[in-house]
Amino acid sequence: MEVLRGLGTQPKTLSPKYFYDAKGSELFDRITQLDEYYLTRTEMSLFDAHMKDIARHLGENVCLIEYGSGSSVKIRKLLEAVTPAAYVPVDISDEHLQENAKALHADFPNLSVLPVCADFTQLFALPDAVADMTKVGFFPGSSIGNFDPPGAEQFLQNVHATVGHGGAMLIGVDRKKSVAVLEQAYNDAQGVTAAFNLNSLVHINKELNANFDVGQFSHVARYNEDLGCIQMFLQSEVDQHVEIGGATIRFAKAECLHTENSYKYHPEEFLELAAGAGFAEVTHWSDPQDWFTLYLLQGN
Ligand code: AVJ
Repeated sequence: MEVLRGLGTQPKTLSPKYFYDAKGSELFDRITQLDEYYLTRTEMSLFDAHMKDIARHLGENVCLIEYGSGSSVKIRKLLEAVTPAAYVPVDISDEHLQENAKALHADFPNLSVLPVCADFTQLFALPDAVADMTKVGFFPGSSIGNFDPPGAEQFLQNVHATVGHGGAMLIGVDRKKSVAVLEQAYNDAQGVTAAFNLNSLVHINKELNANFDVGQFSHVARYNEDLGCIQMFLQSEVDQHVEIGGATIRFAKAECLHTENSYKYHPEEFLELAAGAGFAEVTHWSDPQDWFTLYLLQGN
């Protein structure tokens, strides 16, 4: 089992996908509204300030492909301005896809929504109906930050294979900045991020019949200067044992279970990565503080 494999490595690791059960998705929504978590608000301000320009660059008759269909507010702004010929949300959860498609249909009755249920980190096939349209990938929220740089490049290569030559990618990327600002964004005063991080243990307890004592772990988030990413951990408060799937896992006191990386990129770093995947910059939009950038890339 994947979870056991991660708990068997040194340091122990858990995939960030375990954050997102129903409770975790609700906590993430709350994170996006926190004062400290500038990412969502800043990206939204870029959409609000530049939507006309974005729409003009994307042009008409495009097929918008959204990687992960969780960002309903952002996609709505884009759909209003761009009026694409088709919208293809790609998500691993069929339930999410169906719910979103239904809600969108109510508000955009003329929009052709063609959901694809797939793991977007792997290659997937597009519906035949979009074969002749110009394809534009959409990946907001700095979700790219969850991949390490080689993983991010591989992902962008897959996007390139999907949108092809003449296709495009609209992607939101968080930037390197003062460590204090970065660390605050992942250590909010209300403890919402801590609850989000700890919820992965609650999720695993339920889903895999484990017995993590959530009260005996604490949230840690710090910026790793060498790697250029925020790293989140769950630190064991005591020496303890956890049962999971018939196995017993020992945690030493102060041992850290690694739960997430969130990479931050200078524009030159990100564009070099994109170039490695066959994408060139068309243009970008940034906030006045240069905290977050929305890139429009074009497939070579
Ligand atoms: C959804 C991966 C972009 O890395 O900022 C927020 C997830 N983790 N607070 C991020 C997250 C802790 C978020 N991404």
